[in-house]
Amino acid sequence: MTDELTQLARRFPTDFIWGSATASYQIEGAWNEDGKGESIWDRFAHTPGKILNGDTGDTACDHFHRWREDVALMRELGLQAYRFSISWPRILPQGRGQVNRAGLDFYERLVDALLEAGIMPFVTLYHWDLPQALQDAGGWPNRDTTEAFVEYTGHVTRLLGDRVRFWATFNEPFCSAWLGYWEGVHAPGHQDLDEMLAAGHHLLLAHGLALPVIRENVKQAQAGIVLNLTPQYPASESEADRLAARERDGQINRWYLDPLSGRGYPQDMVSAYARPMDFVHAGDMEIIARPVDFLGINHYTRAVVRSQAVDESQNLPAAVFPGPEYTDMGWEVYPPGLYDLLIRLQREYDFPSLYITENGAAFADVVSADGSVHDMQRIDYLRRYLAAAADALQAGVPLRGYFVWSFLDNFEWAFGYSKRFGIVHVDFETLVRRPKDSALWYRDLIRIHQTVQSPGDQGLTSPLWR
Ligand code: IFM
Repeated sequence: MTDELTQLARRFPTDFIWGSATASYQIEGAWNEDGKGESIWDRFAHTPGKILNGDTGDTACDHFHRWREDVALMRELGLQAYRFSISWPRILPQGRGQVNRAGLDFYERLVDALLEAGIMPFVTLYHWDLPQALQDAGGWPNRDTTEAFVEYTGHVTRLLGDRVRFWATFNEPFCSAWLGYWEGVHAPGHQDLDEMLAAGHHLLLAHGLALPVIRENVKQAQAGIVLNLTPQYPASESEADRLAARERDGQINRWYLDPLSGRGYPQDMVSAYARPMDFVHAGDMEIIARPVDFLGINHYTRAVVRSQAVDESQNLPAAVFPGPEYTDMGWEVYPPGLYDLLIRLQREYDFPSLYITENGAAFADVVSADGSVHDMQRIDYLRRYLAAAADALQAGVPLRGYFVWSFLDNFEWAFGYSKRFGIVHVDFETLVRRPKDSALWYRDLIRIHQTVQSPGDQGLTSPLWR
């Protein structure tokens, strides 16, 4: 085990950053404490029938009260960085205007404790918990929300800009727009294609508008955005499957990557949606394409796309079906997908640096009689995905860090508490935290990495994940 860890650790450059990630609504709880306003996720989760088992984030992991214990645990595990998000309605209960000092204090204390523990804070400004007051005024389909986001960004960066260098504006705008305004399975639960398109545009616009505010208030800022990127593979070599995969790639990946890279919205998708795009005003695309310092990548699985148009009786090339391994989310374990994605980002887009801001797996973990959680499947998943990341590094991809999703088991959105992604187990009755075996494995990897010198010595030539 130690030999294998050493081999893996040696494949990452000395200054590579090892971290773990969470998000405010998923862990904080204290949904209406200390002056916090209501968010769209409070409203959504309190609406019967929206979340599995009627779960809510009202208490979640109670991180709002247990943050000291959580930071101490991060320190014990040797995390070098912690990615977390700020709850906008904790800072501005009505979305704009009156600032809630207690909300700012909470994050200030957290950041100071992280720095004291030698852990680099990596802040996400928006991980889906829009103030409900802004949703009542139209939410992300309303262009005014972009100005509110800039105001909010100003408050937070003015306070923390002297201590936090890494700022991501948005987490997974695709999910906010698509799941929230089109599929309706996330807050605010709408199902309207035009709203989805306008929301996606305004999320990107708010990102571009916030960048200069971050840079003005943050010393040596590293500012970027986090996208969920899932490679789409055609199920066969048929033209129909190839086109179907390309379209899905357009919906999920290119719709965000292209405008951020200055190419505008992909024309094939604009034609496929065939909707009026009058929410795009003159100058918007230039604002969206303002250069970032990094792209954050959230990656979990791949998709294999089969066109409805393919008729099996036509003697078409054989379909490739996903392999035999799945996580508890029903997501295929396919580490080469991460390698392919990173190589593609380098070849087709030109972001100055990349971070894997989320990668991990949900499994149905159990606490053993000895009080441990032997999550071997998660260790295996992390080991193989990291080996794929190391292969991409070896090929020259500018990957600078990795964050396991997630630090704690937490509220997995519409699935409530039924999916456990944490490297730390949380008992949702007692709120007791227990590092799983994967947390200890990750701790060892980080420790070993600190002791081995890797530049120029990329170790293994045969990738572990094959
Ligand atoms: O839990 C989520 C997270 O909030 C965003 N990225 C995907 C994770 C797993 O579904």
